[in-house]
Amino acid sequence: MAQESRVGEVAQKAHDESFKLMSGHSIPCVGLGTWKSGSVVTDSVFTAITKEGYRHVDTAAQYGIQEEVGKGLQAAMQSGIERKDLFITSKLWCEDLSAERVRPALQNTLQELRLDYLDLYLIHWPFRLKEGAHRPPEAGEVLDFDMEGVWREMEKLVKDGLVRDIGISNFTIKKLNKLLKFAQTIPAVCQMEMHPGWRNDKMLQACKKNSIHVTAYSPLGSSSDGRDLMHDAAVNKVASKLNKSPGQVLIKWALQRGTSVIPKSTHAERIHENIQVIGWEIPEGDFKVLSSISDQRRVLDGEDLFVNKEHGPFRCVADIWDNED
Ligand code: NDP
Ligand code: 1BO
Ligand code: 1BO
Repeated sequence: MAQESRVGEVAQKAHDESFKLMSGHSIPCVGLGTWKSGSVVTDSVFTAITKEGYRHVDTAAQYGIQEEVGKGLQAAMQSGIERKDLFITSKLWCEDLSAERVRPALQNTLQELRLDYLDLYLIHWPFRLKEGAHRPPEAGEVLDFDMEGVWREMEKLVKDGLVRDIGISNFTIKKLNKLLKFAQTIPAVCQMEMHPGWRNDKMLQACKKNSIHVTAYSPLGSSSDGRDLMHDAAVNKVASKLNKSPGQVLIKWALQRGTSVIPKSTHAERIHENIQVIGWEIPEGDFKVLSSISDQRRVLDGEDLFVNKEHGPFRCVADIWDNED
């Protein structure tokens, strides 16, 4: 009984804490990331929603696990969670980045997730790849991207009620400005890599200026080949001072910057830990220390996905990011 009411309270809190999008919809502040989760994601999604009060799940066609995510969502809804209380994000992969492929790709995603609408559909990366492209891409495998044609189709998905909001991911300020010139529906969300080791302040400011909500991905520094922020001296100092875990401090740092945040875990104890971030604050001085780590580098720089040093069109990482870093 006591356990039940505790779970109820956590769920209530997590559900209440959200950011408002330009559309008027709300995005729950902490979501469950699912990249590299494997087939256990069915259990992670179910546990996160029913036991820990998560209401926001982030996935993508490219992760190859949407059916397993869908099973977890289905089980959670069968246990009494209502679809309207969930916020589900997926993403349009680079091979589907042409106007005629947008709707079929979304329909496939909905079928895999067993849903009849998404809350948020993002352009995963603003680069079009030929079907079956190698990693890194071989000559001719990075194709021209008709941003306007793709965005028009995304806008139609909103009008047709298949998607509640549309957004972007891994954009630069230059690409955002290009999109804003023709967009009839402004992106509601921009999802970007952000953590104290890659603050990405310029893009955050550009989004704020345009009232675009930002979601921080890889908030813990990503997985084993990422940044070891868990052992960073500044993060650990703040964590012990506040009696929180390094993970909780990193997640709270993202929230205090006004971004929603999508930590990934497939471990029940960490899924629990990562959402215990309500009802306390990182004091201003400590927040500033965390925000001044000098070693600023991306984990996901896109090199292995899009760079072909010899043939281009992107010959180095700076090309991917329009030389803005
Ligand atoms: P995260 O920064 O969320 O880190 C995940 C890693 O941290 C995993 O190895 C996980 O291990 C571990 N971890 C989780 N919680 C804790 C904890 N409390 N203590 C210690 N270790 C912990 O990395 P991701 O790159 O996965 O980013 C999060 C999500 O963002 C993705 O899953 C995806 O949904 C989204 N994303 C979007 C991208 C885009 O291009 N739009 C790019 C990258 C990510 P374990 O699972 O074993 O617990
Ligand atoms: C290659 C996909 C990056 C994670 O979203
Ligand atoms: C253990 C998750 C963070 C690694 O950088």
